[in-house]
Amino acid sequence: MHPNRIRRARRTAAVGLSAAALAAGVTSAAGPAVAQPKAAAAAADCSAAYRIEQKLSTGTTWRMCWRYDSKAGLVLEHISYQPKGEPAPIKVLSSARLAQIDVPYDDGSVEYDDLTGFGFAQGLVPLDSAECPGGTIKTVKVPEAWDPAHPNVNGLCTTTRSRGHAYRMQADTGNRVYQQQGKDLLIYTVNKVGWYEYMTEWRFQDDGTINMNVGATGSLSPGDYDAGDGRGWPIGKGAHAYATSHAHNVFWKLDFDLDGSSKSRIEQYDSKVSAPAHGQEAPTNKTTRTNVTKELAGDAENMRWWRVVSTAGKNKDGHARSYEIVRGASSKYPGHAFTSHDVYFTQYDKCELFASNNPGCASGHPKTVDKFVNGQTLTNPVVWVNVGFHHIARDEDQQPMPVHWQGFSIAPRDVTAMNPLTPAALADQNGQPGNGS
Ligand SMILES: [Cu+2]
Repeated sequence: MHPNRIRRARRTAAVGLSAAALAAGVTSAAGPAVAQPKAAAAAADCSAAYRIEQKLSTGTTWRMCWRYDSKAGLVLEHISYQPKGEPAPIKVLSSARLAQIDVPYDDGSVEYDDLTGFGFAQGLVPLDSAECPGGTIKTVKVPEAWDPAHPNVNGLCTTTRSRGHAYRMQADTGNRVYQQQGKDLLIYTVNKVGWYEYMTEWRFQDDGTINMNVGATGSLSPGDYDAGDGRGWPIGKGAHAYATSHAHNVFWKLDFDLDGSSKSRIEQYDSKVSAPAHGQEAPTNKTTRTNVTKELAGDAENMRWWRVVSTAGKNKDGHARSYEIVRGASSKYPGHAFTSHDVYFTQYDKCELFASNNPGCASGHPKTVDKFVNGQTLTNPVVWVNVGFHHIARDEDQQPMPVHWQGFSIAPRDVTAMNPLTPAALADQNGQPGNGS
C-alpha cells in the first residue's frame, strides 16, 4: 500500500501481465486440498529445497513444504505435527496462506488490495543473518518478478526461538518443580508494498499451537497527509500534518487436513451465564454446541469460539482430534460486506483463493469471501479468518514505524491425550485422580 505514483504504475502493468501465470497458480493451488492417499507421507510431498523439518529441543517435530505464490507470497503446505510419544506425524493443514491485506483510508481517497493489486509477493526483500538470528535463509524464486533477470531473493527465514514457560507445576510431595521452557519454530518473510513493509510470520510451538501474524513496519505514506481532525492524527510539529487514518484488514485462509482427511466438521461453542449469583450460590454457566453444517459468515461474541474437528482420527483417549480457532484482538471494519465478519467457513472451491478482488474464477463467480458463503453444505470446509487493525498514526510512528502486529492462533484440542510436553513422571495423570481412567 501507499505506493508512490511511479511504483503504482509499474504494479498496474505487472498485474496486466499475470493472467497466464495466475491460471497456473490456481491449478497448482488446487492440488493440496484434494484428499490424498493416507500412504503419502508428509515428507514426500515436496523436494528437499522446499521442505522444512524442525525437531525442537523439547522433542516436537514440525514438518511442512513451502512454495511461493505470485500473489499470496509464502504458502505453507502439508503441515504435520509430531510431539514426543506420537509414533507418526499428525497431519494438520494441507495449506496455510494469506488471503488479502485490504487497506482503505479513512478520508475515502484510496483503498489498496495489497496482495491482488499491489505486488505484495513481488515486494519480497532479502534478509541477512542479523534478521534471521540462529536460523537459515532460503532462496525464493519470485514469480513475475519486477526485474525478470533477478527473480531470486534470499528472503525466507526459518529459525527457532524460546518463548518462556510452557508450563510450571509444584509437585504435591517434596520440593520438586516441573517446568519446561517452550520452543517455537519461526518462519517468516518481509514483503515491501509501497512505504510499508509487512512481516508475515508463522510460529509453530512445541505444544502444537500455530500462531500466524502480520506485522506492519517501514514508513507511513508521505502521500497520505491530507486528513483533517476526525480522519487523521497530527504527527509533525503543532496542529497540522495529519497522517490519514486507515485500516489494515488482513485475511488468512486455512485448509485443514486433520489426520489426512479434508472432510472435517465445524463446531461453534457459546457459553452463557444461565443463572446469576444469588444468595450464597455462585452463578451457573452453560456451554452450547452448534454444528455448522452449511457455509457461514461468523461473528465473534463474548465466550464464543469455533473448532475444526477431524472425521478421520482420534487421540489415545478416544476423543476426536480438533483444532480450535483462537482469536486475538481485532477491529472489524464495517466498510465492506467482506470485512464485516470475523470468520468464514466455505465449501472448498479451487478458484476461491483471496478474500477480495479474487482473480482466477470463471466470469460471474463472486469476488469476495462473503459471497463465497451461499448456502452450500460443508463437507470440505475452508476457514477464512479476518483480523482488522485500525491504524490511527501517532508521533512514535516516525521513524521507522514500530512493527504493529495483528493475527490469531489455532490451538490443538484433543489432538493428544495429554499435554504433549508431559514429563515421564506425570504420564499417568490423565483424567480424574483415583478413578482409574
Ligand atoms: Cu498503517
